Amino acid sequence: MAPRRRGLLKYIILIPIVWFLVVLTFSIRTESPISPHAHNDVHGHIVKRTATEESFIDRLGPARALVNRIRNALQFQLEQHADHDHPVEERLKAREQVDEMKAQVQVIAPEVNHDVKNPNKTGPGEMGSAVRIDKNALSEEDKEKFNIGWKNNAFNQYASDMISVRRSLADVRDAECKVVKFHPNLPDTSVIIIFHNEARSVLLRTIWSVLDRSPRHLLKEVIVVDDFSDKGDTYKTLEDDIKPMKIVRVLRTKKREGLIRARLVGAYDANGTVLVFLDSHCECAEGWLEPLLDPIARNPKVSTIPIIEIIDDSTFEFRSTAIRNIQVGGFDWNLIYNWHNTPEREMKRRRNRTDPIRSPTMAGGLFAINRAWFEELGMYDPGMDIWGGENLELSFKLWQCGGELVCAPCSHVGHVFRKRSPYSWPTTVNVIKKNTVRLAEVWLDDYKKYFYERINFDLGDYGDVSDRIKIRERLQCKPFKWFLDNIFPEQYIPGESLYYGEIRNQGKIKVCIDSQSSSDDAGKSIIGFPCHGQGGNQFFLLTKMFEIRKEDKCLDFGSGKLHQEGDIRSMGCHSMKGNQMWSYENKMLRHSSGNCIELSSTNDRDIYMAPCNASNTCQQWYWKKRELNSTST
Ligand SMILES: [Mn+2]
Repeated sequence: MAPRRRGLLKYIILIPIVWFLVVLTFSIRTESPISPHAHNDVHGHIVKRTATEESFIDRLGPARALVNRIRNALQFQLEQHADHDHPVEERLKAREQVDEMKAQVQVIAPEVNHDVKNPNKTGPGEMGSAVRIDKNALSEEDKEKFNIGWKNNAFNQYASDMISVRRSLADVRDAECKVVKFHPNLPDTSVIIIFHNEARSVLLRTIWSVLDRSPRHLLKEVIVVDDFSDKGDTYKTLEDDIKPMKIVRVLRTKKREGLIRARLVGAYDANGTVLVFLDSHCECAEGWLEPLLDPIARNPKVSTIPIIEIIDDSTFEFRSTAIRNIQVGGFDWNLIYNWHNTPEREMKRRRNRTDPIRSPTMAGGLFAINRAWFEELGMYDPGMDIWGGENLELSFKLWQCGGELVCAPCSHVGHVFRKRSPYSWPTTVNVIKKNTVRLAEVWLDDYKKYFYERINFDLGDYGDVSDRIKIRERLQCKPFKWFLDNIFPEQYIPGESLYYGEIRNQGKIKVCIDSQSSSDDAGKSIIGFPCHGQGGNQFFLLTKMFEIRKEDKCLDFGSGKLHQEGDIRSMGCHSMKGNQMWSYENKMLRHSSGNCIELSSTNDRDIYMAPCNASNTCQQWYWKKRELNSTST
């Protein structure tokens, strides 16, 4: 995983910039409190910003000019709001896509002729190579196009437009994949692609990659569902664009339905034995389809996912993953999807490295499933809106109701990971929370409380789930405990914790410990922040191992320096006590070094270690004890 190490170095360099980005994010939210994205912080938590926080921003007055300069300089690198049409793992991967503009820069005029398959493999982006553009060398007119492309799509449309919609890709499969003997009777397939205001070149490249790299007898049809596009010209020219494609047809929704219901529209119209769902910004690589169909041919209750490769959002370079580095899907107790390494037990269970890998959950964008089995499972929950939670709902019910979910190590599909969502979201409901509560109500049994604790038991109006519960009864699905014990035994169970929730200072009663970050960031220090009562960054557990834990991160004090703000950090939990060992007695948070966590008496932000002093109220913290009778699980 060398790229990650390179990435780490960049993070170290970028830490001061990251801080300004955090400030900037807050300042943008403060300025536009009605933006839908402002309500949905990372991980879908609602964080209500209050007037007291504005003063926190205002104190940074002189820094604002600098912030603005950085904002201009990094116009497209900024994460101005979370990307909610895409799961958190996309944002994680997007973060890995640090601009690699060191190679030679080429400027080529956008290609106009999209319909000819490039025969000589030398055009821009051929063989999946990167298209690097020196923006400053562009004419004013092209510069404008370049900017608008980024603005509308959150990826470099200008670069995509230069690349043939039928570009070649390198064969990225492992050598062993090319000699695998597939089931002789693979089922035929309907590929379903949903789009909403997708860039034309990106959508057409997705469709052509399916047509050009799928065996004809296995591909029954491609169904493209236009989810009420209203911008650009993709949807206007699409009928003409697909004419040479024969087995492709377009369906259109009459209003914006969102990914979940638009996929249902496609599924109801499909005729293939197997459904393959793809995002509209993908590229299927050589030999992608057969490995997805093979496990389904052997057991129709298996659903399969490909290896999802990165297509760089800036250069459209197609990157590939070595077969030994495949990660599988999990989730945290915010019910957010995350990646983790394939567990040792699963590596041992498999005979060949080309064998499918069991995955507890799926990311959701790309997968294959037998159509009849999908229908039997009640497809998607039509009560869920737009996007979010549907991937975990399907994952849990697959496993609990007698199916299986596997990653096919020989199937590679590229996907453009964006850093922000280019789409508008409804402002009236918290979509992701609603969807997630629905899935918790139906599938999680008693374990749903761990999620509810994280949203302060504020479930909101999540509608009627009785139809979904009937599906579970009809299929006699197993309890969630069975899923955790057998399919995801690595999962951390919060019920074993001693204290939980916000950690509120007693000296300054409105200030809580805040991790400043989502659970996917390591190395961020804790700060004092106005208590918002919404969980998220202010939700911690004291575990039986005496860790102060937030999902898979633990508070870590390693520098040994006292009165040094920023030295208590969220790091990956190592279960070795030491720097990550804390006790909570007499309201004091005592570290294994013998010192205590203290909030600055002069400002509400700085938190540091100090010699324990029981009479200092800035060292006293309120934290909620977990009642033993509520830890039955
Ligand atoms: Mn996507």
